[in-house]
Amino acid sequence: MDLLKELEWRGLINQVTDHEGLEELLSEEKVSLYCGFDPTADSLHIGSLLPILTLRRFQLAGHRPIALVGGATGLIGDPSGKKSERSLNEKEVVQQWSEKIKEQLSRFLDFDVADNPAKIANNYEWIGELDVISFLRDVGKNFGLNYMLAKESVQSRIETGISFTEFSYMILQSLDFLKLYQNENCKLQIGGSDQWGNITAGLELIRKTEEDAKAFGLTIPLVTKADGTKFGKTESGTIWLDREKTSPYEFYQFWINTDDRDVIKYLKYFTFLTKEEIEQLEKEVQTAPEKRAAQKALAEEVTKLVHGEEALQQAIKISEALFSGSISELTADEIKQGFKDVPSFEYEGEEVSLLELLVMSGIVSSKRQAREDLANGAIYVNGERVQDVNKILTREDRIEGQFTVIRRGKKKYYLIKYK
Ligand code: 485
Repeated sequence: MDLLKELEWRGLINQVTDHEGLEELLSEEKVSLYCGFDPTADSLHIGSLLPILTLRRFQLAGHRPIALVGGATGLIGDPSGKKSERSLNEKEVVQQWSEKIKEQLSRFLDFDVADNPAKIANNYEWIGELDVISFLRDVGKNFGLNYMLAKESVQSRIETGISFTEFSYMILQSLDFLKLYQNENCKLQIGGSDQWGNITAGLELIRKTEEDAKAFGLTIPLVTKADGTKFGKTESGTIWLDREKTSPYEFYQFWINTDDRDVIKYLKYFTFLTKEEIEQLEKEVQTAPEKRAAQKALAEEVTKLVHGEEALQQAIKISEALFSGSISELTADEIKQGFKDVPSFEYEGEEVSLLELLVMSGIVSSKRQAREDLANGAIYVNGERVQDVNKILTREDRIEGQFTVIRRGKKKYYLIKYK
């Protein structure tokens, strides 16, 4: 399958400026293409994963991907898809975030292949030194006010308001495309569907500036969920690519919990499994949905891609231990990942009676309740049932001196942390 056909099969194409023209170009030459990422946080989240992996698909097909960090545009704020004006972040902060995002992007691309090594660019390099007179004379002259006003990103904000700052954003992104076209022979910009307006504005600028310009834009669809809720969020918040913000275990769990109605679509989007492998999994969703083979494959592939094999194995180990209740096999680090969202209680001191700790930590409402639960066999310490009402918790019951995991009933977990 050629690349565009494959992207189509995977459902990765939302709009293309000139489908036939792009198909021809890609079959004739190895193309440089880019996608931009603004540093609006200290990490990328899974919303950016689809464009990143699409860059990678282009690279695997022999083309040259450029990941652009918006060191300058991140200081301005893209109004596309945003209902209200953004608040500005400090320059030093955006600078720090740019570094982190650059590092994250680098993990997904290959910089060492001889023919088509990836490149990281930062638009602060050319926008940072642009003076206001050059900006208005050389760049601004190419943008008619009516053209700019007609853009969806502006139209949708006419009522609620948009500053000149955000209004001008499309000019900066257009200038990036022009610079990369001129300096890197970059002929294609990709992005999410909200980027269509900015990408086509860039093509306009290239067309007006360069003779016989040949450049293209391609957008990727917004990831949707069958239940109508927003993709990439859980009750505990955004799913980040940074393991300090979303642990590999949480990341793995996010994918494992994919709805049957979405899982095949996500396998096509987010994994490099082949058409045959995905079609096989599709059959399994139909014939044996309870085995969740497709969800397991999805979670394994994406966790491995983002966090590596070792973190994946750890995520699987934690998931299995939580499922079977065999907590004692886990290390303190694994406990930390697996029990991030369970209620916890900090205890300072040496030995303590389990009964008292149960009450003190709020796991049970009274000593009477604690006795009853213990007698009924409803209390587990680090995975082992404890029925002795006189049980004293000692250092022996602390995992690496840091935690004791208490379970009440079938699956209510609590974490005791020691100061
Ligand atoms: O030359 C460019 C400079 C900046 C950008 C693109 C080209 C960033 C772009 N304006 C933007 O805001 N992108 C979003 C971001 O950075 O968070 C998201 C898009 C999403 C997808 C993703 O970036 O909302 O659709 O393109 C990569």
